[in-house]
Amino acid sequence: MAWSPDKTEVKSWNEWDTLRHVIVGRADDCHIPPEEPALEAKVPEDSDMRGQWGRRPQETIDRANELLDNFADQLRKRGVRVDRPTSIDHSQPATTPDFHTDSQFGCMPPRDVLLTVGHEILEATMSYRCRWFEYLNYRPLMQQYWDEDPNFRHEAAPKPRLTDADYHPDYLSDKIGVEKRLQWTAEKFFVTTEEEPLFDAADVLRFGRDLVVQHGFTTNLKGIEWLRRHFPDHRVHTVNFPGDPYPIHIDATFTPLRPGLILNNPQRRLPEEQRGMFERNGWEILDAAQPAHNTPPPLCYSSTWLSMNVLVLDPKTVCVEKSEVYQAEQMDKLGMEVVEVDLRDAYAFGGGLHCCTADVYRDGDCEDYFP
Ligand code: ABU
Repeated sequence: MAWSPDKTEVKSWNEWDTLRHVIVGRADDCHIPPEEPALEAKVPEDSDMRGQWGRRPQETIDRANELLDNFADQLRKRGVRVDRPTSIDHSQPATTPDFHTDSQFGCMPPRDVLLTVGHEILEATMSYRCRWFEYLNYRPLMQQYWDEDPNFRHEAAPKPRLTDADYHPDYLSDKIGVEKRLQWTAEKFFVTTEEEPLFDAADVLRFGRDLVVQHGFTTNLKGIEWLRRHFPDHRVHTVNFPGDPYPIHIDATFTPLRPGLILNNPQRRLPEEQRGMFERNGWEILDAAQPAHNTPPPLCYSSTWLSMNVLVLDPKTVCVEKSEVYQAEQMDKLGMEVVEVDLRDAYAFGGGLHCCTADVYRDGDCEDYFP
């Protein structure tokens, strides 16, 4: 049955079928959390974020919200239904019997927390202590979907304990250096241990029957095994990107645009031995265009490769950040209509156009692209 804006239905099997309903995050009350093991490992040694924490300046929150609101309006004008989270008080400390952190993170970006697979939205375990309660920002929407869609499966992965046993102390020096980090990434030695299943939803890409999951700082092998057991009708593939010294979240590294075509970050190429399923099935893996910027904006966790963190609206239309002219040009040459979105001043709140959204409904069914 065709999608209708008057009826809530949760369904999305991949990253590219026509988008009808989406969640766009908010910058409300976003905090730079205090130091904690997994978060420190992601912050480059020379980053302006080192040693900082506390509520982000109000003018930056207001500016990010302005851009996120504009993006939501742009999507609405194209006929996409857009929902927004309800911010909790992120200044509150998070305390469990196992850990304490003096503040939380925010309700950006939803893609890290919510994984939509078919009729299910799964709340990820998360791997930062400051993000342990982040799912609460989305619970009003989950309750609404539950009430309105009788086929919606609302699931939550087991909450991790996040004791010190979850983190390798080797990563806690602020003077590791990029060379050492690259060596550790190549050896698949990450800040998180195999103490218990851990995953962020943004480490997962959906290709119909196949889920492609990055093993890195925010997702460990037990997390991937948990996903495999949780989705028994899917094939779950583990991937690594050895060129990334700070490997979190797959969506500034590997970007499927439509069946048969993926952009790959040229500094983080998928290793030959992991390309088989794509090559056997005639998929092309192209180097993404270079970012337009040499540095991320101030107080930003992410790399300049948010240039390729695009939101595909349908197999012929893609949202690209307005200043990312090289990425837009590449999309144009690939035959995609480019929708320019001004979002750079919101990057510091947790990412780009893919990060700041979470799918609720896309057309299409669960196809097997890798028979
Ligand atoms: N959340 C995507 C960030 C990845 C990167 O910093 O490249």
